Amino acid sequence: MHRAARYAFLQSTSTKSCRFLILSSFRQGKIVPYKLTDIGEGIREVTVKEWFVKPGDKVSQFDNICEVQSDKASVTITSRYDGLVKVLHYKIDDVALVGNPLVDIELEEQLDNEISQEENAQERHPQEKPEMDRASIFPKDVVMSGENLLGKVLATPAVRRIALENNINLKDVTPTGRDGRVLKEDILAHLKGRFGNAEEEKDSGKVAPVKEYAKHMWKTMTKALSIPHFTYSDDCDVTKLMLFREEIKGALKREGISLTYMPFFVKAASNALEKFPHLNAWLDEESQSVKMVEQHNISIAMDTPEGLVVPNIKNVQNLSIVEIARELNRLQQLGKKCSLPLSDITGGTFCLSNIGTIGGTYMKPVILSPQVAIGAVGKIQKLPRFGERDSVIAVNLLSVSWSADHRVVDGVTVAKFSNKWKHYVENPLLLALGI
Ligand code: CAO
Repeated sequence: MHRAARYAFLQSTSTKSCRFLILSSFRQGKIVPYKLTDIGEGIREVTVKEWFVKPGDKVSQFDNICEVQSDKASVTITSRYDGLVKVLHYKIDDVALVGNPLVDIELEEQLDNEISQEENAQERHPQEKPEMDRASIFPKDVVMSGENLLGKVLATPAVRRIALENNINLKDVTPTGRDGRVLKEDILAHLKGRFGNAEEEKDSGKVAPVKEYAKHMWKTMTKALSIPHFTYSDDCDVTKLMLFREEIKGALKREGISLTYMPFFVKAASNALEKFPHLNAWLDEESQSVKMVEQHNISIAMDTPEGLVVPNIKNVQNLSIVEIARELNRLQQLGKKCSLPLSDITGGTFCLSNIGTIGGTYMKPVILSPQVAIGAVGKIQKLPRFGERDSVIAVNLLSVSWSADHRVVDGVTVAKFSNKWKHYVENPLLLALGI
């Protein structure tokens, strides 16, 4: 029986008690290697970040098996079978290859026969990819967390193991996960706080392999070396923008939305792109053509605990500044947990980077191929400038730097686009009205 059909069959014909009966009558069956299926986006390998099961654990379909991290996103792998976990093929931080077994699962006998039939069918029709293959992989954010029964602290077995090995009471760890779940990063932060500098000294000579997000950065930045960058910078007076934001950010805070400058910069980019669609585009080197994209999917360079990652806010042309803020907040929350799913990372059409949260003025931003342009802003600084009749006045200046692919974009286009962006950033009311 087709796996999806079998699952539907189990759902529709088995009442909960029947399902329980099936599990309770578990008998030894065939051991199947559960392979890492194709995650898409050309991902060939992933790093195993966390196991949610251990040998001897009973699993049901859709139970979490492990969390893996590709160079683009974090993915939770779930079980496709009911059965007993026999072997884990990787240790934490090992690199797993697509197509190779992740775990061996001893099947429940009833399903054993069906799996054999499916495998036979698959061999006969290898091009037919069962829907359950795709259903077994969920972006981390759509996987349900466990239940907090009897006031127990929520944590995965991996986190519990770290707590046990380091003699930590999980109740002492500040949780940041959903429903108060203690995440791995929480316990690591707790440990770091406990051992502080000693741990850093111990690590000072450590060799760190380039993995995950950094691996993606390696690829994209190496690719960017072949792009002739045209870079252009300017200063913007953001005094009015600062007053405008000050007026509304309190009210939004009460609604749980953090309004920084970024949503204004993103909206200004989208408004300016309406006039310069050549900059919201993908370059196809092979066919030497540029595709202007209708959607403004603005990529945001984001600093996360695992390094640089660049998710994008989709269809900014249809979003208000507040909606952009809400979406940015969501991406930042996921970024903090290194849990950004592929859907948030792929499809960007134009990029903005705000290194001004750390400092700096002018940059030479690096283009994120196949995009053709990127902007980077520095830190807002209060500086003296000449006003009317040569009086010296204090202004709040933001420096912005743009890079464009000079094979397909000329300097004048970049300068005109920058002027348009500056017009919106300097006049937030006109930005909000789109004038
Ligand atoms: N100048 C002055 N203050 C700034 C600022 C700037 N350019 N940018 C942000 N701030 C302020 C914000 O307004 C916020 O203050 P409030 O609490 O008063 O609102 C504070 O700094 C922190 O902002 P934030 O970082 O939480 O949020 P953001 O929307 O401004 O930026 C993001 C989001 C994702 C761009 C940022 O968090 C980040 O990761 N920056 C690093 C990007 C990066 O790595 N660039 C390099 C790419 S190449 O390696």
